[in-house]
Amino acid sequence: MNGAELIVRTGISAGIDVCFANPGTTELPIVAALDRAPGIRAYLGLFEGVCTGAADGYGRMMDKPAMVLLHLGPGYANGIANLHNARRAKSPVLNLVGEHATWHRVMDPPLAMDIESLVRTVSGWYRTSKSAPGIPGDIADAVTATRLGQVATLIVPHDYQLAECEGYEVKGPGNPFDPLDPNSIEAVASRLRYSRKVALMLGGRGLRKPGLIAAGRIQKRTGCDLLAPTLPGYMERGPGLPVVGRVPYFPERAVDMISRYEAVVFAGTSEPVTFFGYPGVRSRILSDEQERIILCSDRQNVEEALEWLADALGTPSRPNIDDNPPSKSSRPELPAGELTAEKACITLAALQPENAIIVDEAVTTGLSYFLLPTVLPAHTVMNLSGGSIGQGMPCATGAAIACPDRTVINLQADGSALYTVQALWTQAREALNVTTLICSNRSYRILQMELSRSGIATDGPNTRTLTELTDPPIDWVRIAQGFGVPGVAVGTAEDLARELSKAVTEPGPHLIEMVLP
Ligand SMILES: Cc1ncc(C[n+]2csc(CCOP(=O)(O)OP(=O)(O)O)c2C)c(N)n1
Ligand SMILES: [Mg+2]
Repeated sequence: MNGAELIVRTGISAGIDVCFANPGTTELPIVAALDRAPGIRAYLGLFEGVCTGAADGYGRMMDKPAMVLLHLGPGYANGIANLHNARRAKSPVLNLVGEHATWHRVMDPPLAMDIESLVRTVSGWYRTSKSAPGIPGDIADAVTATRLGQVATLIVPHDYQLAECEGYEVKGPGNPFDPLDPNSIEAVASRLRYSRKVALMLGGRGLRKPGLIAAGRIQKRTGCDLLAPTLPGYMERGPGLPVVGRVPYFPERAVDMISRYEAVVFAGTSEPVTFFGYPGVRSRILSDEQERIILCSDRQNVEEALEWLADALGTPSRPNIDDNPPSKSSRPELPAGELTAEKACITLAALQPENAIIVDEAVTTGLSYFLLPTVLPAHTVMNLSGGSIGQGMPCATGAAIACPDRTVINLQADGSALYTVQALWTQAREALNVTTLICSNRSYRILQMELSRSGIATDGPNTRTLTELTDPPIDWVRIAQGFGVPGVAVGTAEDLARELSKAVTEPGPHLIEMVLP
């Protein structure tokens, strides 16, 4: 057995079963080992941002890491933007990066780069392997680190991948969580008992089912409101789960929403701040007078902390089905006429199948989807937590690989789609059940809105060049077809309803260009 096989075998024993890869010469021993030690299925991404975004989508759905195989510093650099999104979503991702052989690296060959400097920007854990026999320990430590909802990156020199390692033991990962302190949970419980104007803000694993159910128990006992950050990485929604609001994107609305609370308890997330520093607008959404209460640290298990808090408050562990959380779903009526952003969101809500996975990188088009006053059938929503666009299509790809029995719908802004559009090819090659709804407003609309907000004209020639996606218009139907995905364009709500209903019932990927004003 060589070092590469040891990597694969350790990965398999740690529960890894998929690898999103774009390899080069320094990773070829690992490529070969994926066949010699079967148990991990490999998927080719045609750009590293597709691989890292897919691993993020997989990690969010499965709550365990996929392996990503990247080529040296340049390959990692291409994947960083979506690793940044994964980090912000607290998604578990395990990167393996090949490095030149240790004896060759000193020659400064053309592809050599300071890989660790890149890696530390997004990885909660990283290491360069120091020897072939140390590899099982390296992988086990890396997988352990991902369990905290982190990106972990292991850099493995080529000569260690090739080194003979007969007789070395495969190590399993450990439990990374710091224990909870019952006294501090009790202190939060006391605070909640004495104030009604409290919000419980959930993030990370807190927005998975067990966390939400515990949060629902807490809400029932205390009357607190439940909130999530503006762009949560993963959220379960549907009947039986409590309704969770989101902090609005624009600062004035966010401050307005939060101002009604005396205190905010943070569970799995930190204090919200505005996306950008706007002159004359404070960065913090909370005022100095509002109390901040932290339920647990990033190194503690937030699901468990919420359950402990619910117990400390003396709430029954099995609330009545008719209690607070809505127990039935309802859908909006199908709209009619010329398509608009709002009608697109309503049509999606009216037709999304039970258990759909909604990957929302719709930027301005998606603003009304989350706010629809209906309780849709059970579904999962994933957002662009790190704000680095080009995440939707890869994330949808990884989610579909993680959950082949569920329908993935990618509500996808046009400008953002073009960063990682090659993901469509992986969707076609793997026959994934992803329907991509392109929000074709032919512009970087959010930038035009931000310009108007700050009182800057949007019609200067350079400003138009840099914010309009016209001249030539982008032909989405042919782009989709070129990657092997059937595509169609629609301009009315009726046509969208017809095509969406068809797309989610036919197997394999589909793309629908929604032509919007
Ligand atoms: C990696 C990265 N590059 C650039 C930006 C800046 N940016 C934010 S939104 C956006 C374009 C949005 O256009 P589109 O995706 O079409 O959505 P729309 O605003 O039209 O709804 C850009 C370029 C970013 N957030 N991330
Ligand atoms: Mg756009």
